[in-house]
Amino acid sequence: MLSFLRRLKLSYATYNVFQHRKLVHNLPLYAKLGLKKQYFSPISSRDFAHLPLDAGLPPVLPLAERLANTPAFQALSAAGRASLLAFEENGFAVLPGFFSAETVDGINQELDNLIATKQISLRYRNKFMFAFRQSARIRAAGEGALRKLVAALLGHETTLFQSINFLTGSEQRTHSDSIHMSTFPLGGMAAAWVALEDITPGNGPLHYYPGSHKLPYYLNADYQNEGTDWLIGDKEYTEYEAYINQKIAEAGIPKQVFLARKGDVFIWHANLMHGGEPHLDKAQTRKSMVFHYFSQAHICYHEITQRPALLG
Ligand SMILES: O=C(O)CCC(=O)C(=O)O
Repeated sequence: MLSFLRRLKLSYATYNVFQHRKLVHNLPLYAKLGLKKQYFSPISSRDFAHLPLDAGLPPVLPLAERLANTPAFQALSAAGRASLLAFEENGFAVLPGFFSAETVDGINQELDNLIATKQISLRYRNKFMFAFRQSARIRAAGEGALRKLVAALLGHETTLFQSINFLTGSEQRTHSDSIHMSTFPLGGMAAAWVALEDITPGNGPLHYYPGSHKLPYYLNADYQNEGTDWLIGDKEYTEYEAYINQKIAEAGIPKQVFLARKGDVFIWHANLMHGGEPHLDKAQTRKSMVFHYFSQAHICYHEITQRPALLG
C-alpha cells in the first residue's frame, strides 16, 4: 500500500502551481468541456465520466486519407505503408529499416557520451529518461518524419512527450500505456519504439498482443484505485499488472514477440497491451529507444497519479 504522503494530491498540485507553462495545454479543453479545473488541479478519468466518449474532438479524415496526405508515408517501403494502413485493425505498425545503420550508430554514440559525461543517469532501475532534452540528434529522431506519421495515425498534431533509452531489456510486465500517459478522450497517444541493435530471443525483446487495443481501457476504477478527493488510490502498481494479466488471459489473445533488426520501428496504439520479455542472456545488451507522443487535441494526464502531464 502506498504511503499517505505519496498519496496526497495537495503535494502534487502544489508542485504543479509552479509549472504553468508546461500545464497550460489542458486549459482550452477544460473550458470547452465545462470542467472546473485550474491548470494545476488533479485530474483523472472520474472527471470525464459524465461526458460523451468523443467530447471536444474535432472531426478527422479516415486513416487512409490522413496517411496519403503525409509525405513521410509516401517515402516508406511498401511493407511499412501496408502496416500503417492496418494500424486501426492491429493496434501496431512495423516500419522495417526506418532508421539507417549510420543514424542508429550516431544515436548509440550520443547516448554513450551523455552517460560518460553524467548528463544522464538511470532511473526506475534501467531507464534513461528524456535523453531527447539533452541531445539534438535523439530529438531529431523523435521529431520529423516519425512524429508526422504518429500524427497521421492519431488524426491530430502531436507533441513528443518523452523518450526512454534502454541498454538492457525493460522486462516490464504487460501493460497499456493509457494507465501511464492518459488522455481524454481516450486514445490520444501513441509510442514509437526503435531497435538500436538487432534483437534476439535472449536479450529481452518487446512483446505485444495484436488487437488488444480493442479491449476496454482499464483505468483506476477497474482495479479499485480511484482514491478520494484528497488522496490518489492506494494500490501498488503490481496490482494493476496482475489485473491486466488476468484480462489478457480471459481475452485469449496470443502473445507475439518482436525480433527487430537494428533500425526497425514498432509503433503501438495507446491501448495496445505490450511489455518486455525477460533479458535472459546478460552477455548481450538490448539497445532500444522509445518515444511517447501525446495528441494536441486531447487532455493529457497520468491516470494513476491523477496529475496533468507536464509538456515541454
Ligand atoms: O522496451 C520495452 O521492452 C517496453 C517499453 C514499454 O513498455 C514502454 O515504453 O511503454
